[in-house]
Amino acid sequence: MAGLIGARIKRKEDPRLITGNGHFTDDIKLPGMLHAAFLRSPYAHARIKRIDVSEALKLPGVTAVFTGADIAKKMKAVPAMWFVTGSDLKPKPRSPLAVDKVLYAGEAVAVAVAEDRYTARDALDLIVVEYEELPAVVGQEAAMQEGAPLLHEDVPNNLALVWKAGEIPDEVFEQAEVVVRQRLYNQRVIPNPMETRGAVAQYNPGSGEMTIWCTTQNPHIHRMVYSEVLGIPESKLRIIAPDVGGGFGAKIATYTEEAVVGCVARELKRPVKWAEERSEHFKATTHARDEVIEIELAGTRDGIMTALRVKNTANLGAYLSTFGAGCPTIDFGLMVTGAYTIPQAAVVTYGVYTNTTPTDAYRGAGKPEATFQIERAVDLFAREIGMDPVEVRRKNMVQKEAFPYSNPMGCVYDSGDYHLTLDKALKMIGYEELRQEQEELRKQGRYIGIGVSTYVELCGFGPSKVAGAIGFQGGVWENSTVRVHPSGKVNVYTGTSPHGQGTETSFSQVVAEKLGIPMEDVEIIHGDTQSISMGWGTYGSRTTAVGGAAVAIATDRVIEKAKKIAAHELEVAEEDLEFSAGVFQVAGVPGQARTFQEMAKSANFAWNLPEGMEPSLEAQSFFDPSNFVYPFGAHICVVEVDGNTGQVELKRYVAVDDVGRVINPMLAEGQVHGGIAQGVGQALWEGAVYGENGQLLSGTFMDYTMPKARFFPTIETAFTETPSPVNPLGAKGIGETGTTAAPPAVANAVMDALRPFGVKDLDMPLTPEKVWKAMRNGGVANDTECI
Ligand code: MCN
Repeated sequence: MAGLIGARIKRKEDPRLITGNGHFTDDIKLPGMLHAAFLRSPYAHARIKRIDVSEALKLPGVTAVFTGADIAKKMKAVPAMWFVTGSDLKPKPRSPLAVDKVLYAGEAVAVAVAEDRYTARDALDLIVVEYEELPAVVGQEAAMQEGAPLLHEDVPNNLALVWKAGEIPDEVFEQAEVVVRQRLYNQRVIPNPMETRGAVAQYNPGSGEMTIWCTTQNPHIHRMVYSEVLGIPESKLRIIAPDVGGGFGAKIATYTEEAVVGCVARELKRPVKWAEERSEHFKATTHARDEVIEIELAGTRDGIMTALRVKNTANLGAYLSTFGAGCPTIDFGLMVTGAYTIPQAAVVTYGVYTNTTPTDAYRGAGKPEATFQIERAVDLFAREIGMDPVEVRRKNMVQKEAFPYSNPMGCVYDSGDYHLTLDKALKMIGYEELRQEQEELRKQGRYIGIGVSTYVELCGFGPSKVAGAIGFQGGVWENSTVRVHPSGKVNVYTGTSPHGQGTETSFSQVVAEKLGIPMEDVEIIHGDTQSISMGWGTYGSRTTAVGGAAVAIATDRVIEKAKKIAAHELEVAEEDLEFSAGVFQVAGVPGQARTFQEMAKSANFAWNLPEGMEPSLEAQSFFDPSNFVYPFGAHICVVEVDGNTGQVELKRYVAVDDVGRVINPMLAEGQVHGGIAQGVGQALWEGAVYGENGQLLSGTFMDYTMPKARFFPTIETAFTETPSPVNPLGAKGIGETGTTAAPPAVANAVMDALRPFGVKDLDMPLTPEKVWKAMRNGGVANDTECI
């Protein structure tokens, strides 16, 4: 059907989800199913001296209890997947469950299995563990100090990795007209999707086959890793991601619990389910960010930025998680110069082990941190030279004519018109008038702030040879099969694994438009390693740019074959056929035509195919992109800070994003809204807080403030469309734009509002208490030290 790509179409997955017909991991019930619960360490750092499970085993309904030592004999530990090249990474081997030592509060030490969930939970209270508590270290800078408690005895100074890119001699900064230096803290956040994690495993002792249903964003990666860990060949291991209630990156990681559930199901020869509790989720699902970023930005008095040097000290948590090493290094470091033509850049990242929950990707992964530091740096620089921050951006942004543009870290930005998005956003917000209003209101003792963030981010993750070069233990291409049934109805198989994005709708739009059939005739199949041969899942905003491209190419191949059959039946040359709105028409000869559905039947019946052609109408594509895609845009927000309470109110938020060709503006806007809500959440409210002994003090929704709808004005969105040349859809990713652009937009706005108080910088989250203190203390209220 024509006009589907680019149309505002409601999500086809919603009727099922909003009528309670979604099918999530915890909805799975299998005959004879047992339930697992994990005992977790109350200490952040302790030696396990003794575990006694005898009382737990006596509890009626308890089937088994396995300690870390028991499990270690039956499976391997889950490894990380990104061994960043050139970083001297020390990925420490770990046991699936802790055996001798625990390294963070919440680390699992034993698993109880029982006839029902509550008995399994009760059994945990009867397990006796004798711990010897050891001194813990939670901050990454403290962990690097001499004499700090060591997590892994053979990792001196807890230093897991050192990654460097670029070098700038000191003279560049010594001789620069202006140098701005700032220490920024990108605090630790907890992703908190609505559905917590979970897994159900079923083992067939006869065939040796295992199925694991789990809350994953990338079932094929889980299959690859759990196959190795459990010693079950990939050909006998099936991973299914049923409906997944949000992930935001936290469900990329391959976790120990899911694999342990498989291990105990095999051991007990009965299906086993584990459903994570919210309090477990706070402690045991990966956190993100937690990076201390020190910047030095050099430039000229007339507003040209000339060199940027960045040091990132990143908290990796107690162990290296799946993509944990890649986020503060490659994902962060390659994008530090943002949307600007800063000719020289250098980055060094220290990745540090601490007695905290491991950190990993979260909607953005490295790019929000990169954007935060450069966007804050631009504002600090503008303030230093007394220039409007918009003017500094205009002067330094990559010009439209410069694309493809190579940044100093070696990334080639595919396409862009950065000034266009900025101009549009300024117009939408009414920048000039706002500045005047701000002045007026200041005279009345009201503190309005305007914050700008012009971002570019790296998405799509390709080609695979680059993934290899940067130490990623996998590919980043994507797979799609388009299968046409005799009726002309279509199944599309994709290796991406959506978990809230609406991909069933957007991919259906692409296929239906190309084939000229109704969207209802297209079913998108995802999340099952048995029906989809291979794929690399959903993260890094790759679904549309990489997965969607594979879908488009496979669909084109189907059309190509159908055309050959039509030409054969109509006895004309293929070149004489035009394909439009689902009909192969002989050019200029009305009535001489075949419909797509007729060709589906012909291909499948195979009564009269061209010589040598195989039956059926099905095509596959394995698309490995030639480059990443680089969405960009300009976000501007207006805040008002209450001079008496320090409360920050978000008054307006304008987002102009360019993600190349937009497949479905309604879904794209939804992604922008969701991302901005999370980004504003990080700027103003969210933050994981640990006590000195490594206890997570913000371990419930009472202590960890998630963004709420009532805190937001209507978000004003718009798109410009600069197609990407690296995929046939011309599309770039959109899912991470909001979390990338919003934190600096909000922080810049709050600092702008606090200008009369001499406040230059405050750590996120910009809580009323912190802002209030800063207003009274001449700008000092940071708390980076008590991470
Ligand atoms: N889209 C579009 N046109 C484009 C690009 C995208 O219309 N040019 C629309 C499509 O509907 C697509 C959606 O936006 O389904 C997101 O597509 P894309 O940006 O390609 O990103 P991903 O699906 O790879 O997800 C990106 C990002 C990531 S990395 C996570 S994790 C994530 C997310 O965005 N988790 C989410 N969005 C989420 N949204 C929800 N509701 N829940 C999550 O857990």
